[in-house]
Amino acid sequence: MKKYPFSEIEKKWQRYWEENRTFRTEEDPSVPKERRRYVLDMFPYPSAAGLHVGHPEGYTATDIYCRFLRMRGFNVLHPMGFDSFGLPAENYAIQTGTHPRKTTEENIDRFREQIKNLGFSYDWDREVSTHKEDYYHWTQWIFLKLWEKGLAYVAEIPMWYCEELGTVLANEEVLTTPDGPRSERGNHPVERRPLRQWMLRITEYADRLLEGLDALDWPESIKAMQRNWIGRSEGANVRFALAPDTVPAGGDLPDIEVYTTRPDTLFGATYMVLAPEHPLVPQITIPEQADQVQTYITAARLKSDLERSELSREKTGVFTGAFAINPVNQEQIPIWISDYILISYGTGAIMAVPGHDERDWAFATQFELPIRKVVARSLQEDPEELLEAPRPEPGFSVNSGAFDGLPTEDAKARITSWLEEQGIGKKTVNYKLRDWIFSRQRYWGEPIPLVECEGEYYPVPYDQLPLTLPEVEKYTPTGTGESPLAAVESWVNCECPDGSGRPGRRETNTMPQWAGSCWYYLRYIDPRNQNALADPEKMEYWLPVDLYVGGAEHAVLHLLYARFWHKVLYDLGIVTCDEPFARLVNQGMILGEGGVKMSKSLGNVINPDDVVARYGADSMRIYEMFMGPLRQEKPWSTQGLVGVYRFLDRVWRLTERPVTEEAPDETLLRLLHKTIRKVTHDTDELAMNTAISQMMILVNELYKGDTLPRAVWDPFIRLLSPYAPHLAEELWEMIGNPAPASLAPWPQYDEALTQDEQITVVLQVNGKVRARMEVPAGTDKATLQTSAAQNARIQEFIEGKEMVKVIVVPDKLVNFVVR
Ligand code: ANZ
Repeated sequence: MKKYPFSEIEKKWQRYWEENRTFRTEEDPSVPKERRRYVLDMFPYPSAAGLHVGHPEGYTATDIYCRFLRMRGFNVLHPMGFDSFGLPAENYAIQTGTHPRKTTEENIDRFREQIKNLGFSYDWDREVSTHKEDYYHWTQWIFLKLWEKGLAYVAEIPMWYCEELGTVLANEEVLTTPDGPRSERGNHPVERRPLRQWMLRITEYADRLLEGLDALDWPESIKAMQRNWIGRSEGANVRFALAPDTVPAGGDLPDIEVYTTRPDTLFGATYMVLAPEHPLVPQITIPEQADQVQTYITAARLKSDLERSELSREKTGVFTGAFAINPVNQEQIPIWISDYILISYGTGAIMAVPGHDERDWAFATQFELPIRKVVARSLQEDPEELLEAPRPEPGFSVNSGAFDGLPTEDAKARITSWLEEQGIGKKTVNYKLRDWIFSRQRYWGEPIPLVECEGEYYPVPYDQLPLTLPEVEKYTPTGTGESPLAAVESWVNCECPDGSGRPGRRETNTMPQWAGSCWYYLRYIDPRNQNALADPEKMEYWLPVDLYVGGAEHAVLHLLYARFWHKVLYDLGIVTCDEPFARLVNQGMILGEGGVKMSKSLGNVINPDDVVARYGADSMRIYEMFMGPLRQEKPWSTQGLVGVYRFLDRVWRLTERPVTEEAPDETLLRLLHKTIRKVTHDTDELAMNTAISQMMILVNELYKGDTLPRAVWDPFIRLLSPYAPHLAEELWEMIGNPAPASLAPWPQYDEALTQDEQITVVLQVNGKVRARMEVPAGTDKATLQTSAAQNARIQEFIEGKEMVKVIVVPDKLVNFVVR
């Protein structure tokens, strides 16, 4: 017999599915809501490197799941597309002069072919690419809606800027080096410069983004990451007056306001720290400290917030020379500046409580500032006993005047009310979440559809969308920090859209790559609609996405941005559910052979094309599922892949046996039903690895016979179909069933047959039959002996006797020899 001819089989059936549009999906109104499923993959960025083995992992899992659902009669929406704007294509264009559209579209063609070669059941009629005009038309449309709602605004934001390259850099293009921050490209120095940016007011949705998480069926770890990112905290803003004779400007300066989550520790505030960028710094610094302060401020500009907030970092700082007054005890406390205080959070200033905050403790120890205990573990603890380490945990207030003895929560509330009564503080809620910097000084992105006229912005009218990217000669940045679009005079200069005939200037910043991926799941629903981003009825039909599968690297940004846009669209009445993704599953990372990360430098990158060429797409699919649980990280193993290939080869070779219409024997039949039950259950749970093991067991059993009983073989092919769809189609055709197996009904199991077969075992005492017992076939010797010894009738005969020996013949008898 011919070796398993995977390559012919796979080409044949891929052509069949394509020609017959087997997986085209329509909004069939007769299918009730409970029998519709929207299963979404995170669409790829079409990089020059092509597909890597991480892509097919999630894609195979969703594909198996979708095929399984279809066979069970569900109407399934399962689309694919490309996240095709972005930096690499633009950088390549800068280096080679090739239009990013050209490279991007070539990459898309390659990706599409690679994906098709794996036999995924996407409805390709719904493919979208975010860089296409008929797609970004609607990205721009959504932007205008955001703008109309006051959710888009302009601000001056410090951005990484590289003098040598003449351009703004994204965070991921900046490397932290011992010589300060440098550009990834060319290793040039970079610095932060304030630049005009478009911002989206995501902070306005902070509470809803937080609350919405509760009802979602997402991994708890991802929800926790989103919660931390939003970072809601409750505390108080407290004003500290300056000690007038310690500051150069005398008593004319405003108070310093701090944000604290621990107002209960106010008595332990022994100094204050301002962010180096705090506007009061130059005014309170005494002349003797001015040089040091200035040097420190300059150095802080080179550091990112992330670096500055690093907990373990050695603390640095400079004394301003000025003092403030602690409002609870009138003590004068020194005011320092340090870069661990971020200007962008709270008020950009803190009261430092070194006894109960780890960073303050590190700072106080470094600069020999006083440390005071104001929270004790218990009411019995000696308030004067010194702290040996910072103690952030709650407890009971001590050394805190009238508030002594209060548990932390009560102390917080009482001190906050006291501050409010005194008019020097108020209860405050803060968020870590910042507004979203939404503009990029780049060519290869969606143009922002606004025109500036005499200092005001006007929207490009909806009927003039899409505002298309002009063709340019050069992708190199302008050197001014503006996008290359700024150099295209004929595009930039236009008439003001207000009809006044005044000259206008187009916005030259483009949108970030996140924009297109914020709403692609909506466009799949109605990808060719010319009049709306999607038909409301069709959205109602499919939304929300029932299952979204992808890598955990998108845990925060993409998923938060998409949820934000979705909620805005919900408020506008465009969608009718307020969360886009009901259930989320993260696939585990695939590591290289040996358990290390796959990387070019280690030379351990596996190319899916090679695997498909050598072992076939079905082997690749089953192997990626058989490696281990979907959600877990797991190393690649070529040996494992070969094992899976052999399994499929064994399935293929079973066809050497004649198919018989005769009923299968009892054992085989029971195993079949158990297999159907397990594969059904496991596929539903996305536990593909264990479903595959069960199919392997059934195949081994089939090898024990000389024929293939149709009553087993036919349902087995159906079970195999979502997993190895090409091979299953071929086997299906071989037994004369009408194609396609992909849409054949899923097999049913008989619950009774999934129970173990019961067998009657004879129980003897000294060779005489005394009782009988029902046990599952195949029960082991030890179990048989124990159960038999507990039989009431047998106990009558063996009680008080000496046991000589016990003879156990599985599935037949147990004989007790007694004296
Ligand atoms: C006094 C204090 C005592 C604090 C104590 C903590 C523990 P979360 O919970 O993350 O919101 N903080 C405030 N603004 C800051 C800024 N701009 N840069 C760096 N740190 C800042 O953190 C709030 C706490 O972080 C605040 O409460 C403040 O320190 C510090 F036993 O005030 B706390």
